[in-house]
Amino acid sequence: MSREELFDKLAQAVIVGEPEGAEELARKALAQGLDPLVCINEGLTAGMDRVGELFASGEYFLPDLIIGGEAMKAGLAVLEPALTGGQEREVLGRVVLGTVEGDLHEIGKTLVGTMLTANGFQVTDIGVDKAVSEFIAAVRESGATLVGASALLTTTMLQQQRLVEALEEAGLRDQVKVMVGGAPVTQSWADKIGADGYAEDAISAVALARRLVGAPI
Ligand code: B1M
Repeated sequence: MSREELFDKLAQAVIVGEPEGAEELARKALAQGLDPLVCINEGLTAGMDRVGELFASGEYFLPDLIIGGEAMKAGLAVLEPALTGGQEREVLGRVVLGTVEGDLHEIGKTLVGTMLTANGFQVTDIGVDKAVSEFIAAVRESGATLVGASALLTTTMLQQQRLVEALEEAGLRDQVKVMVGGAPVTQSWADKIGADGYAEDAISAVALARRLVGAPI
């Protein structure tokens, strides 16, 4: 199978919601020596974007989103370990990462965490639907100097603003940089709420995190 066919089949497995198919294709891709990140971006994420379009146009419903998400996660479970590669490296910085309160979208946040880990950051992933108090508790506990908040809904983006405010109120704002991301989030939103940076995807999140901790890009 050519790489284009494989990417297309990976995308289709997500679109029709076939976790076993996504897992098997992901294994095939690795066996063929394909770059796991390209498989994620051009296969799984392309499929997930299509699911989102079909949902927005009313052709797909909530169960289709759920099963599409399950298929994406099954493929990622195979591809993500190949991204990290298990290399020992110096720790560039400690990051607390989570999806904000009221928001259950985990896939993009987890991918950002995987890429940060793969690139030398120590990541405390606190999960989804996390209140600002939980971000703050994790920052205190881990001594993180970077906090990342993911939001996929226009309604939950407001929690990113609340997080910046709460860090200020807790007296932590000077020691912690804040990065934000998620499909509806933009650079201008990040500027408006006083975040230190915005990243569009997991690759740019790594570059941003490096910049924010003062590591060479
Ligand atoms: Co939801 N959903 N969803 N959903 N869902 C969206 C986000 C939506 C755009 C679909 C649509 O209408 N086209 C829409 C939001 C509309 C809006 O507010 N603008 C939507 C909706 C409406 C909803 C519900 C309200 C539906 C309902 O109940 N009626 C509901 C809300 C539940 C809740 O959170 N309270 C809901 C539920 C769900 C599921 C739980 C079923 C499921 C998630 C499953 C899971 O995560 N385990 C789901 C899914 C799968 C989606 C879509 C289809 C795909 C999201 C995804 O995983 N993408 C999504 C449509 C879309 O985005 N295309 C949609 C793949 C992932 C790799 O990309 O998450 O964007 P993404 O992450 C990227 C970047 O954004 C960035 O890097 C990542 C990797 O490249 N990034 C960061 C993300 N976080 C970052 C943080 C950073 C930096 C970069 O720094 C900290």
